[in-house]
Amino acid sequence: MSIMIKYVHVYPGHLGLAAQLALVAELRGLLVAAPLFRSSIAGGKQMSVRMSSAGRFGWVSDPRGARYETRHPATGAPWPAIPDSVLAIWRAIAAPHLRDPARLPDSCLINWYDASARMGLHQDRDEGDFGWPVLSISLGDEALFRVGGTARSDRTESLWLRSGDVVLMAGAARLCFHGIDRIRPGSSNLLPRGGRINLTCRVVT
Ligand code: MD3
Ligand code: FE
Repeated sequence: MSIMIKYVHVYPGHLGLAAQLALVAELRGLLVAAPLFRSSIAGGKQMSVRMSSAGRFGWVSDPRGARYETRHPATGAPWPAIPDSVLAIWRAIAAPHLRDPARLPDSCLINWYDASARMGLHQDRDEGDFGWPVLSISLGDEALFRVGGTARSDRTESLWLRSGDVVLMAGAARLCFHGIDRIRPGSSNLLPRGGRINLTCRVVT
């Protein structure tokens, strides 16, 4: 089952509780190998979201700019592999929207939101080819997601994303402005200490 908001496909409750718990356990191990770090945005201000990545490429942003790197900025190690459970969600949801249905993501960004974290309205344009979709998986506390059009000034719509929801940005949605206005602390008990994790899978090259 999916609904559409501004060309964005939303799959509410795609992951059941058992699948969410298994994914969190897997991410814990992954984040030991590739610890969360803070990126900065243009102008040098630190982002409130902490992040890490899995796959061949990880997204990093520092005073030199935003880009994809093959190594973790603090440890210098290659990023861990994208968990099979995440690739399975990609195959289930993104495959019908791929010009090569066998193509897998080469990057999975892990965003971690504490009670006060947010993500300003932006476009994702650091990837090589916007023909490939982006898939997002939400875990933990609910988040107020905002999506607009391809111009920053376009009217926006908002939607609460809940733990287990999957969102696909394909075609016209791929270059839409979007962001997270705030999270609702305490709205989920999936993560023992609260907070929200968002995974975004992308084809970078
Ligand atoms: C709409 N993350 O990492 S996921 C990001 O919840 C990012 O952490 C948010 O925006 C988060 O870049 C939103 C949903 C999402 C991701 C990519 C998109 C929506 C999108 C790309 C185009 C349009
Ligand atoms: Fe984004």
